[in-house]
Amino acid sequence: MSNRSTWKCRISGEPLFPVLDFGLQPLGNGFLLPEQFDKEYFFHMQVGFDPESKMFQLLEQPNPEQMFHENYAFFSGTSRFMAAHFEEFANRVKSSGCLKTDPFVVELGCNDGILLRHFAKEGMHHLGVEPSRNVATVANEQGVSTISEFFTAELAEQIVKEHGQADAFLAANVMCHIPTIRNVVKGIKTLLKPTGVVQFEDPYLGDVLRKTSYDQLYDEHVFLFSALSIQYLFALEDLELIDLQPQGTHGGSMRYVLAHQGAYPQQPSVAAILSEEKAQGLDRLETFQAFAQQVARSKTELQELLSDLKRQGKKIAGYGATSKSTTILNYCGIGPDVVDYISDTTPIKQGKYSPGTHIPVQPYEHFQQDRPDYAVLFAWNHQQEILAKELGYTQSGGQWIVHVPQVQILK
Ligand code: JHZ
Ligand code: SAH
Repeated sequence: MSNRSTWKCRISGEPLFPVLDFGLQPLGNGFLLPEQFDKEYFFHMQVGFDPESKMFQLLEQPNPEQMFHENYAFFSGTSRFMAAHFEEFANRVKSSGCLKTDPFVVELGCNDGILLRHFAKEGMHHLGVEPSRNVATVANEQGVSTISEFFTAELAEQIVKEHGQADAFLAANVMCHIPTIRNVVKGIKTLLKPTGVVQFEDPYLGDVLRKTSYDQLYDEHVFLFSALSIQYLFALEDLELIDLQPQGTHGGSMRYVLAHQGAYPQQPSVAAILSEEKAQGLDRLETFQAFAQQVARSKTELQELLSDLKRQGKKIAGYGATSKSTTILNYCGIGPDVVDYISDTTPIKQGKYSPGTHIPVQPYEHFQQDRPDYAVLFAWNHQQEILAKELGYTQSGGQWIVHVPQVQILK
């Protein structure tokens, strides 16, 4: 797959080079009931690269309204580690010097308020923009002022009229979800004070390639960013990178810090990481073609490992009904004949079935009693938190399977 397609880069408008094909995929968070199986939605998930903008992106994506609505299944507060991470993020913003007198903080995709509440509790002027109504309701109940809308350049103008410009514009695991990102960056330009700072983080392309964590690709993640692609995108609105801060969250993320051109000095991290990315080949099509080979290998290895365990009569469950697992299960063709059920602590997912391959999602208490021989850690990005919590399972002989950074049974 090295020919240009008729699909265009959402940033540069240049034709994309398709590099990966995951076949038909359902909605990553589309947990459903048996009566919904026959009308389940699927789309053809392919991924392409644009050597001009350096943006790695899905060719086709479902409409945002199909994914983000009043029954959105992901609640940020399900990980204690993430709660601590967001408290630290808030503290860093507060001590960074970008919040001037009577500051205004805006967050995109604030979900249940996990980050913004640290500003709200101090009585700071803030606003969350969160289209998924059910999680936005939780944020409001926590005292986080949130409007249930998709952020756009037009909405940014309205926010400026009502609230004035922002000192800080924040987002975590949101920007990579938005296909109309050029319009969003235009909105950021309008919304940001001359001294304002943008700080957002997303799963990092460099880590995805290094770890073969191809499950970071699913319907919601229309882009996987690098510093190179972010630099290109924001330069279109005269916004520039002033700092880059790698994060350990979600299996390796990057926090991008940006401001109006010339407003702040650029930290040495920017030049250093841009040059590392060139050394890793994040600006070259061949790198993504090599990644596609790794992905295919990882699929075969996982299929072989699970088939082998089934042949030995082992009982296998999944741990964490993640969006990421939707890609793995559908791409590798893993159904309830292999993985009996998936354990998850999120009430809205429990009692439903996994998208596409229809594995039952059970409450955590079921896993605690059942003690399967093997647990596939679909929430591998929370490995440290989960393994610490599950010492009892491990000590009683339970074994963990992960596919990142390679398919293996954890020792
Ligand atoms: P987790 C979602 O991805 C979707 P997912 C989204 N697109 C995104 O980018 C990230 O979040 C931010 C459960 N769990 O964080 C809770 C336990 O059962 O890997 C969750 O359902 N026990 C917005 O879905 C899932 O696992 C536990 O002890 O890939 C984790 O989902 C813990 C810690 C979690 O994100
Ligand atoms: N920031 C949280 C939530 C990430 S989930 C965290 O890191 O845990 C992604 C969130 O982005 C969802 O709650 C979704 O409803 C929201 N979202 C999707 N498109 C958006 C848009 N155009 N504007 C604002 N939020 C959006």
